[in-house]
Amino acid sequence: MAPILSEIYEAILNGDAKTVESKVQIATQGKIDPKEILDLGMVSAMAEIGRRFEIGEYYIPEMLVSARAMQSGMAFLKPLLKEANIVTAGRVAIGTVKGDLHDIGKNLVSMMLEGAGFEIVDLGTDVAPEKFVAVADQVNIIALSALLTTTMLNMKVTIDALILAGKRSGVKIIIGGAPITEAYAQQIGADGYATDASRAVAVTKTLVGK
Ligand code: B1M
Repeated sequence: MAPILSEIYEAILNGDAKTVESKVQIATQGKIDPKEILDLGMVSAMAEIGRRFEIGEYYIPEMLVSARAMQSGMAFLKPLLKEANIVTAGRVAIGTVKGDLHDIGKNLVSMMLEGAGFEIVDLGTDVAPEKFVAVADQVNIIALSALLTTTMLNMKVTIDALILAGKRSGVKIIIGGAPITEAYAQQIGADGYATDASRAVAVTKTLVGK
């Protein structure tokens, strides 16, 4: 692997956004394939962060800082990936469901998914079911987050709206957030459930068959 890619990898693990930004710029100017920068320098670093989180070596703050560092590099890489028509791992529409303003967990899931090579359509917070329905044709996955026991009910409302619009079979649905359980996911007919951002990546990969 080119030394600059190892430097990007290390900088992401250290949450060093400035270094990631400058090294990604240098790597792209050095004519390294953008897909190689993404896969070897960035996605593999995010996978390592997920692993460290799962064994209790990293906590949410470290994961957030690293995810932000990765995103600062992505800003330079994205246009090049688009230009080169690089196929992503899949497109994910993510949002916190209607009535719910909590977005820290949702953003973390979104950043980790982007770090794993997914293209993200972030619909934000307080997202009405019809907004998910409107983008269903453009994505492979719909990812719903909820932090309140009152708003988690809108996950079912969202799934029902997708069914009613005839869009349910075209997408896989993953849900998560503090009050969500596996049993609830099954009860409302979601395809997947994850307790944290790292697991959300693994579940999403399984859902798109990667
Ligand atoms: Co709110 N809040 N809050 N709050 N808030 C909670 C959730 C609460 C548990 C606090 C408490 O009472 N102990 C409680 C909910 C009780 C319940 O419903 N059972 C609560 C309440 C009641 C409220 C208000 C109603 C308070 C009020 O106004 N009376 C109000 C509601 C506003 C609304 O949404 N309509 C409210 C408001 C707010 C703030 C705006 C002040 C702020 C949110 C700021 C923001 O997000 N931009 C806030 C905060 C910060 C919290 C706590 C303290 C922290 C949430 C957080 O960011 N955690 C929270 C208490 C707590 O959780 N300890 C609380 C860190 C984050 C990384 O974790 O979001 O769980 P989390 O995400 C995790 C996993 O859940 C999972 O992965 C993430 C990363 O590992 N995950 C997914 C999340 N989404 C996923 C999606 C997936 C997969 C995994 O797939 C798609």
